[in-house]
Amino acid sequence: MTVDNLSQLLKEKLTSSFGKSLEEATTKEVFQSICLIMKDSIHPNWQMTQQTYDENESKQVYYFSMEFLLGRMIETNLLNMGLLDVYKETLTSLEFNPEEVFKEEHDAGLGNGGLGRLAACFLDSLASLQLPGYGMGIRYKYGLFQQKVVNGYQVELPDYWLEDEYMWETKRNDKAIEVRFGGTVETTTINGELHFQHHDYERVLAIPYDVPIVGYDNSTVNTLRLWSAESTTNHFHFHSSRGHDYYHYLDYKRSIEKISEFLYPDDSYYEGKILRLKQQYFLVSAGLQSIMQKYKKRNKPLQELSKHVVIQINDTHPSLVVPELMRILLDDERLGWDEAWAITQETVAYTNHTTLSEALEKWPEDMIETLFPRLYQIIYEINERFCKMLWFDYPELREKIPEMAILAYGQIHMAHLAMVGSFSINGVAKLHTSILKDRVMKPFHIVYPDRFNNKTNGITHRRWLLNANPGLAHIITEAIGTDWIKKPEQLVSILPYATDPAFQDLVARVKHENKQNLATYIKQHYNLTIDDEAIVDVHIKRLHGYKRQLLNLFHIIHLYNTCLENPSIKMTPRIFIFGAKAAPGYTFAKQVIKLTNAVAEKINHHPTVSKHLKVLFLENYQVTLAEKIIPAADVSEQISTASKEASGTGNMKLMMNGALTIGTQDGANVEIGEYVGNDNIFTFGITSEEVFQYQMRGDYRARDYYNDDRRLRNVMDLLVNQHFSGDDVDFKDIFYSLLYNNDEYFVLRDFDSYLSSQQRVDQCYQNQRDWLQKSIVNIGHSGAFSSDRTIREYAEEIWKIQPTTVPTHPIL
Ligand code: B1N
Repeated sequence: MTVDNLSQLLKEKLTSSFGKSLEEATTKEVFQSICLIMKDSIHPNWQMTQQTYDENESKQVYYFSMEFLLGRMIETNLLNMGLLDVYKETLTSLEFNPEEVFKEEHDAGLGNGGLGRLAACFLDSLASLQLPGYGMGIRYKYGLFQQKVVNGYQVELPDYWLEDEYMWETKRNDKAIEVRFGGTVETTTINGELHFQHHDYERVLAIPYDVPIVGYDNSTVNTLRLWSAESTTNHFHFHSSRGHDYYHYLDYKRSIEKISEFLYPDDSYYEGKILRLKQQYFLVSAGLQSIMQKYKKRNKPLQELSKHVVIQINDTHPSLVVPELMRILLDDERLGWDEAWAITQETVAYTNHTTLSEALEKWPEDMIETLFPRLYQIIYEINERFCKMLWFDYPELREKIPEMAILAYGQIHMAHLAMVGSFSINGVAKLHTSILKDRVMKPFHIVYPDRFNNKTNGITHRRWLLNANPGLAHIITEAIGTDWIKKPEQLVSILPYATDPAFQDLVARVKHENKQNLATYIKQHYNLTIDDEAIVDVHIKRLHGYKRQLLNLFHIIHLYNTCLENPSIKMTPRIFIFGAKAAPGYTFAKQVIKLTNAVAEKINHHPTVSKHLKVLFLENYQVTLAEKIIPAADVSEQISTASKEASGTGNMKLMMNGALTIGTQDGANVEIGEYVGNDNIFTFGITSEEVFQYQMRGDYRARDYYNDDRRLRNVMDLLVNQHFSGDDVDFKDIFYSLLYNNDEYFVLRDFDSYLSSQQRVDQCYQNQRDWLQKSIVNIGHSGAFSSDRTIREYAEEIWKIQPTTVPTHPIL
């Protein structure tokens, strides 16, 4: 493909699709034409990939997830196709700014945070490693809300991402599936066999929209299947004698379409909303039925299902796959219980992403019974058998049966269902997995020791380094060649350059350019000027008590106090950047956003303090914004209360882009520390063991820290004397949560340790050679956190799937 070819193709596409010439075309039409041209070359490979998998009878993994946080696809698709440069050159030669054209693609925000972005990184790695993988998700009409900041407060607006056509999807009407809700189950005996008949249910049509997932430098194009709920007039009984049927029909249609209308904006939190439960079953039932239809075409016995199919469930959100697969095998396929159960257990694998009790799903029994009467019977039976097995085989666990049961005290414990019904249970970082084994899921680990395993998370280095930070990627390649692109673990080859002043200078120059880009964006959007020499300190993730954005703010307020006390102080200037969405109902989190903006307002307008410090809350943090911030970052804030952050993945993205981590011994921070060594990370705070000890003994006294540390008192008192706010607002609730609710997340406990660690950051930054050396060491070890490594581990150790080479399509 040359610039000339592509220019010609683009002109033809503009004419055939829009009846316009280049001169008349809008940026949007250019964007859409480019996508159409890309699809012309993606689609034949897509077809070829699916054909190859069918012909080879390859075993496939189906990744079931309520969230896929894809972001934009145009650049990463072009990158993976090896066409990014020629497309950019062509656009430039035709006097279009490539960046403006790419901006026409709306982020696909079908996820909340880490869990959803992980699913998207996994899809990229699966296709790039030529692994037969499939994503199953929901095509929400509205993705995660758009965040505006008005008067310092978060305001949520709907994210209507489908307003312009979504260029990558293909609707597959011929693959529609019927999903059934509600009704009653009639049990009859025919020839001595039990039959379960489902009556009076509501029918919902599940229509798949397929999105191609393009592999890097290969012919593999996998599928992400997103299900949309639609109604049909076919199933609605119109009566000519009843005048109101039309209105009934419209009500019915609306009630059905609600199922895939919006993504619940909660991260690491569970709320027993009936619509959410419907969404989960909708995904599970449509996905499983479509898998079974495809499997049947292979003409293999059902007993061999797990030789062809493995289903990975992304947290418990799709854990109804266990009873739904049982239902299909028992009722539709007429297998016996033991056989059906063996097949189910061999086919399903479960990933746990959190130990926070407020995030563990427990659905009310009656809700499940009403919505899915047959599944309820099956869950009841699974529970009976499980509890009996415990009673007879594990006498030492008898008294634990009530806490291990799937069904207890009117609730269904989805994690228990997922653990009992699967062959693999994995955590997402070493520490997290050991907390599961030794504490949160301990009795299950006794019963199923071999099911537990760890798969430390990863991120795709293609999006987060090659595409987001081309400058850094370029100097890495100049130094060590291109091997690292396909084998990211080879990034270690840059380690010898860590002490090389010439290479350090190159890294410094790239970082500086990236900072200038970010500064331009900030100037344009916030009219805030940032010092070129300032440390860029970033805290970007969902807003949550345990992630402790508040601890970061306390450090900032402390620096502010220090500057006021000592106006001639010497300090490396720093800009503190926050990006975070709060769940709309999470009052505390929203107050922290308001506080951040109030502190920013005060500091940024202060005549002397603003020379040293700037604070900025960036609106609407999402994948595309992350891609701008991360390459410019110097300091990565990973300061969760130890034991609470299962893994974190932002920590990996920032490290890969040369930021140094200031972090607690939590999640994957621990492993990052093991790789880079203590000298190349700023670790602070109490350990997870200490957190557990405090919780066991119940002897943490937050107030003591307030009383004993003058600096802390000076910070906290500013929250309640209207220093940062007018008379209308204050931050009493935050203050009270710390002193009267005893500081659930140990902010006060870690304050002193955090401040000391931040001082070390400041001192270290003053020695640029030293800093750059550490930065390069971080980049060099980041290959271990590529999702290619993670996916290889899943493929070899859990899924037992093999790479399958897809031949190049003959017409290409
Ligand atoms: O999953 C990420 C981890 O890196 C993070 O540490 C972890 O917090 C995150 C309910 C969740 N855990 N649980 C959720 C999301 C939405 C929801 O409705 C729970 N997200 C995580 C990837 O492993």
